[in-house]
Amino acid sequence: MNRLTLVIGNKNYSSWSLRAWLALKKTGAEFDELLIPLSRPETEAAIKAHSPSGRVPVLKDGDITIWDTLAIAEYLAERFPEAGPWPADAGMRAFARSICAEMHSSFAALRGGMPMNVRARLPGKGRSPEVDADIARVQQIWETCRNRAGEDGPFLFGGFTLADAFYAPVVSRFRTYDVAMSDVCRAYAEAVWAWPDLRDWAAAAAAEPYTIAEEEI
Ligand SMILES: N[C@@H](CCC(=O)N[C@@H](CS)C(=O)NCC(=O)O)C(=O)O
Repeated sequence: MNRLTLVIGNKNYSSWSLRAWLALKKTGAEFDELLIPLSRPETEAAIKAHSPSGRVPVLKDGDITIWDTLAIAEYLAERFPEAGPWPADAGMRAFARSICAEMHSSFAALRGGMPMNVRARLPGKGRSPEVDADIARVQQIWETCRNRAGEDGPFLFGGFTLADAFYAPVVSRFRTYDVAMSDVCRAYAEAVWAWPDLRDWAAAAAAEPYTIAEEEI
């Protein structure tokens, strides 16, 4: 079995990198991590040396290259099915895939208005009617999932799945920008924030020496 390599951007700012990294950690596989600082003169060439899209994250498995987070998630789910990447129930699995796809294709206002900035505290910043609509939709998703998962565990489908990896950067954003949440959503966000792999990522983000001015609203 090849040793995997995950190419990522800054831990403080790169939300897509966080999703793929959490997904890979969940497999339990050993992997090498290559961090390319974003928004520097050498960034574009450095990423293109690994990624045909010029974006991170990128997963390398021997001579196989997988770029784009959804594709990475599905590749890992196929390669490590025993890690429980998706819910076991077919209906729940379809729901989980739908909300991951929705995260991947939507929430542009939230992404633009409230960029991920793991170590920052910017209460109340970044709001607009469009951002508020995205926030409401995220909380609707979380409530629907949590009300169904109940006592099976604290995450969207009980145990931690790829769906939680996809929504972890939103948990970080809600914390940074101090977004008001329902009790159900707050309990979920706290469970994700306490996930050991996310704690490790946040500690590394806090220790990073890089600041990207345009991500600091
Ligand atoms: N659809 C892509 C989006 C990836 C993406 O936008 N990555 C950003 C960092 S979070 C990036 O690589 N930006 C390139 C740059 O800043 O030079 C995915 O799901 O992986």
